[in-house]
Amino acid sequence: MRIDIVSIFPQYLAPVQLSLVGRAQSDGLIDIEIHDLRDAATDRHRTVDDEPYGGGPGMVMTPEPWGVTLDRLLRPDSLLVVPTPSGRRFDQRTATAWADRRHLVFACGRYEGIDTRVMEYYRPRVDLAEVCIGDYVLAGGEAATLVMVEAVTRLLPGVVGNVQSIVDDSFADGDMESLLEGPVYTRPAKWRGMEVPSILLSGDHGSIARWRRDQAWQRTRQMRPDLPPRGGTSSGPVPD
Ligand code: JFB
Repeated sequence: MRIDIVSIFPQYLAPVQLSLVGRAQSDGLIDIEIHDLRDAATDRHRTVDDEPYGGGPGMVMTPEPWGVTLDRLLRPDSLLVVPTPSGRRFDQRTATAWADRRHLVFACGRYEGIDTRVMEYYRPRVDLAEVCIGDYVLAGGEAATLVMVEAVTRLLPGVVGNVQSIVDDSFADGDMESLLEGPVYTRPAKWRGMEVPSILLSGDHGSIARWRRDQAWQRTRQMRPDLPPRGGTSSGPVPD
C-alpha cells in the first residue's frame, strides 16, 4: 500500500516512521511519503490561507496549493481522505475497507478547514472520504491522520505478527457488535499482594475461554452500555 500525507506541519507526521508503522515501512509492506503543502505555494511568504468569504472568525485554506499538490499525487485508484469535524465517523469497519486499497492520500487541513471547492473538484475524479475520528475538536487533520494510518496499517498482511490478535480485537467485526477485551495478566503471579486469577493458571482451556468471555461481557456492560448486546451463545453473563 502507498500512503501520501499532505500537511503544512510535515514534522507533525514524523512519528509515522516509528513503531508499528515504521517497521511495516522498513519491511516494505507500506510506502509512506509526507509532503509539505507550502512547497506548492507560489508567493514569497508561501501563503496557504485567506479570510473566509462572508466573514467570520479564523482563516480558510486556499484551494490553489491543494490543487497543485493533489493533481500531482492522485491516481485513478486513489482514495482521497480529508479529515474534518463535519465528516462521517471513521471506525473499524472503515479501517478494514481502506486496508484493501492500493493508494491512500490524506489531506490534512488547519485553521477553519479547506475551501470546499477542493472536495467538490476531486469528488467526481477519485474516491473521496471526508471523515471524523470522534466527537471532540482538534486543531487540524494531522493527529486524526496518525490515528487512521495506524488503524489501517496494522490490518495489512504481515504487519501484526499474530493474526488471531487482530480477529479477537474489540470492534474487530467493525459492526460494533463485538465485545470489549477483558483483563490480561503476565508474570509475576503475585504483584503487590495481588494474585493472578487462579483459573488462568489451571490449564483448563475450556473454563479459561468461558471466564474470559464473561469478563469481556461484564466489561462491555460496565464501560460501553451503548453497545448493542449480541445474541447467540457467545455473550451474556456465564450462568452459575
Ligand atoms: C480535522 C480540523 C477545526 C473547524 C475546523 C482541519 N474528530 C475531529 N475533530 N476535529 C477534527 C477531527 C477529525 N478528523 C479536525 C481536520 C481539521 C479539525 N480543523 C480545525 C475545528 C473546528 N471546526 C481544521
